[in-house]
Amino acid sequence: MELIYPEFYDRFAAFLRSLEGRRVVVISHARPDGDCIGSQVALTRVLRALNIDVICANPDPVPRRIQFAVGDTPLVNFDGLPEGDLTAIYVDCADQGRAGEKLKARFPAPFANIDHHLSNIGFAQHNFIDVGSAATAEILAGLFLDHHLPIDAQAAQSLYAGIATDTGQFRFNSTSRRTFLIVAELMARGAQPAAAAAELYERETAGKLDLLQRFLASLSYECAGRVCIGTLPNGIYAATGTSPEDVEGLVDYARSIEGVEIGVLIEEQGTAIKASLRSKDPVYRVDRIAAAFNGGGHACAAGLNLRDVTMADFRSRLVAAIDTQISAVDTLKKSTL
Ligand SMILES: [Mn+2]
Repeated sequence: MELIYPEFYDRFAAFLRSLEGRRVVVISHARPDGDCIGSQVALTRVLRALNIDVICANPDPVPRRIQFAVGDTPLVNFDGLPEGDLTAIYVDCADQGRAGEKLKARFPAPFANIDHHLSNIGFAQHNFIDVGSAATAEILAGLFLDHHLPIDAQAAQSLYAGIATDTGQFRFNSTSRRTFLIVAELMARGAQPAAAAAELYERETAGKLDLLQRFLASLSYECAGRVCIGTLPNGIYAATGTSPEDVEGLVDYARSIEGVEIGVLIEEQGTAIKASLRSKDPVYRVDRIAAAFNGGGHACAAGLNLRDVTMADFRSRLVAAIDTQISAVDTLKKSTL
């Protein structure tokens, strides 16, 4: 088989050699998702098989639905880190801050950085960044396959989980022929898509469905039906027996409606506001809308946090900002016709 990442081949071989004799910690971002945990777990297992002393560390607990991707892999939080000199490898982190201030302070000079985010500036000594890859797990799987490294069944399933979640179950633009070639190789090594899907998508709690029901009931339309906004008021987690990890995916319902271009979720957090914006078309640049409120993200997915603002006040300011952006896009489209 031809190389999947020929541009990384020699550098990755040198990187692997340089790990010999080191104690390694594989770090990833707070509020972990499938790609984050899948990447951490798979890299840890593969390096262990090469007799390298390695654990993984995440600042936050692993969400229930992603726990299957961990298996018996040693995963600790900050307080569980061993003393002494550790070599830090960051995965799926656009910058060091994504892993939280404690980990950043303990590992100010990362040894390696493996990622697929556009904004990653290459903050480590060894950087393997490919923004054309659908997931960090896709990059890792490709590197492991290129170097004929031992991928056990748990690592294969973890990598699969990372790729399946970051591609929105193989629906997003980032899904490529390479994605499917890699997944086929992972299946040959024990990845099980149906079992992963059952863990990821068939174990919702009644509380989560209650939360979804309340979110759907809150949906309202702006900008002539091209914007759909749903809200989560203070106290809704207690009322439904849920937690912030259950919010994942809710905003997609607001975007999924025919005719809606931008879906929005606004969450009240005491006297603060957290908002997520999702657009169907990158032309709407929701990252720029979020940036107007000190937020950021990608062209189709962005978020922001604001302190000391009421839901009603923020909502009207946000609608005005979105309306301006939509008008600008409409004008641009007309002028290029
Ligand atoms: Mn990712």
